Formats: sequence, C-alpha cells, structure tokens
Amino acid sequence: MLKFLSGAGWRRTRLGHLSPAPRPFRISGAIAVASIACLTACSSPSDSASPGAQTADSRADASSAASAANKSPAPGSAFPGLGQVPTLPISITATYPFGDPAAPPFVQGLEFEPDGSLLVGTGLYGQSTIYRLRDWAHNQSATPTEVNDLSPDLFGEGITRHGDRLWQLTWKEGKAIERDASSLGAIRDVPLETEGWGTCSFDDSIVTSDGSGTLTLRDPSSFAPTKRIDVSAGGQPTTWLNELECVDTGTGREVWANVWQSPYIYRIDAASGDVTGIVDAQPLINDLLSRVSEEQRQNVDVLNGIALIPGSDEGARNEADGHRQFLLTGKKWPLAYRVDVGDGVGKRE
Ligand SMILES: [Ca+2]
Repeated sequence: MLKFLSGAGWRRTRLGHLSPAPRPFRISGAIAVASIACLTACSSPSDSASPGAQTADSRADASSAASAANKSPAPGSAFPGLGQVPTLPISITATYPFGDPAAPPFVQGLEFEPDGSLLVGTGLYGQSTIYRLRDWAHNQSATPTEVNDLSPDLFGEGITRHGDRLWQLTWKEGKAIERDASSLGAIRDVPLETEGWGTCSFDDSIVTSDGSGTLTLRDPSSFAPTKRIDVSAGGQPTTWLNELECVDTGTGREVWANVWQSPYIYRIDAASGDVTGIVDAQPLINDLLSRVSEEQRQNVDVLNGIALIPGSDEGARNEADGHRQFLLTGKKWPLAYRVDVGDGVGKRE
C-alpha cells in the first residue's frame, strides 16, 4: 500500500486537482484508511452500472472499506470532472461540536427544517435511528428529540422531509420508511427497488441516490420512481453519489451530492444531470483531524452529510454570486462545519 501511495503519477493526478493542504492518507486513522481504499478501489466510469454491488460490504465502516483496497486501481477515472468542472470556493464560517464526542453519529442523512431544526438520520445495523435537534440553527446544544430507532435488521440511510411526511431510506433492505414529520414515527414501509443511499426533496418530487451515478426522481406520495437522471461530470459518467441536498434557486434546480469515499461534493443541474461545480471539502477533513483525539481519529469515517442552512438559498435567488451556506459533517465526525460555498469562476488549474 505504501508503495502504491508513493507512485508519483497517481499522487500528482490527485494533488493536481486539490488544494495544497496535506492529504488524509498522510495521516493515520480511519479517514486515511477510507481514502486509501478509494484510491485503490474506486470504479471506473464503465463500472458505474452496479457500484452498489461492488461496495455493498464496504460501506458499514472504515475498516471494511479497507478491504476494498484489494480491488484493482483505476487511476484518473475515480472522480470524473476533476480538472474539467469548476471548483467551487469553500470557506469555513463556523465549527460546532456534533453529537456525543465519545460516540459521534454515523450520519447518513442531514436536513434542516424551515424553522432551523435539524433532522439527522444515522446508519449501521442495530444503531440506526432518526431524530430532531430542535432549533439547532440557533441552539447548537440542542439534544435529540423525537428519537425513533430502526429495527436492528435495518441499516438507515438518507432522510428528507416533504410536507407533513418524512422519508427515510434503508440501504439494502428494499424499503423506504414513511414517517410523520412531526413525531418522526413510522407510518408505513414502501418498497424500494434500488439500494438506498441519499435523498432530498423538491416541491413536487423526491430525489434518491443508490450508489451509482444515476439519480431517481420519485412521486412524493407513493415514492414510485418517475424519472432517472444520469449524472455526468466533464462528459464522463459519475458514480457513488451519496447524501443529497436539493436546492431550488428559483431559476433552476440543483442537487448537491456527497461523493462517497472522497472529499468531494458535486453540484448537479437537476434538469440535465451535468455536474456544474465541485466542492473540495478537504480543508474540513484537515481541520477535523487537527482537532480530534487519536481515539476519535481512529473512528472518524468519510465526509457525508450536507444540509442547506435555512434561508441561504434566498441569496441564490437574488444575488449574482450564487453563494450557498451549508452544514457539513461526516460519519462519526464529532464536529460539524458551517461553510460558505461560492458559485465558482474559472476552471480547475
Ligand atoms: Ca441532506
């Protein structure tokens, strides 16, 4: 593995598209393991038809992600769009403790409600849950309410509120759970024909990801698929789209997608499926690793969790700069970050 990491070509390819800050694989710990796994296991675009199957056993934690490192490397093809799609400038505007520092949440879904309450969905078998952090936007010491644990045989994934309902995906269990948005209590299970990864809502539709580079639009009442959107970046198919955030700018619709096993978030034009900008959240990972204890460092997993700060899309409607403010975190991260993301001008490099 060390020999591989010393390969100048691969490192140059990666760093050539990234900030000059230290890469996570220089640091011991789970993030390093996960990143290494990605460097050696990320599928080529041609593999994107069945990434869920490729990664099914490597999502649960970073240690199993390490097992994916045995797969053949596909240098240069793991993250399409790097080098062709504009980088969106990102700055950290606030840092918050997030969850129990001794056992941070394995975040799979993150979404604000209009009043500033934060909805959190977590994963892992026997540990998956959903809860609300009431008025978290103004009170970061809020404790979980409306806690609803999943059955131990379910691995919770993305969550999204739509009106008076909330949808929570399960990973491989073939079902989505419809919940009452007030109590977060389960109402019914609905069949899900794909793996469940991330989800977000527009006024008239729900978007889900399944680990591939294809997003699915769904009827918000029945959860039935109505349209599929193939996402491409720089003309190449994408894959491993994970936690999502829908942003309706008033003039267009964007889906922001964490890219699993990477520090990247894609901004996707929901109409065309084109990736129009890439966020490199590596500065957050560097900051996180500089702040956490060695024990915490061993547990932290990949970036996963994006929630638009309530009201911040209003700026996008009215201002030419198109800035967004998001809350970002990751799996078992003891911190969450408020970030400002610019609209992006120019190309990478
Ligand atoms: Ca989200």
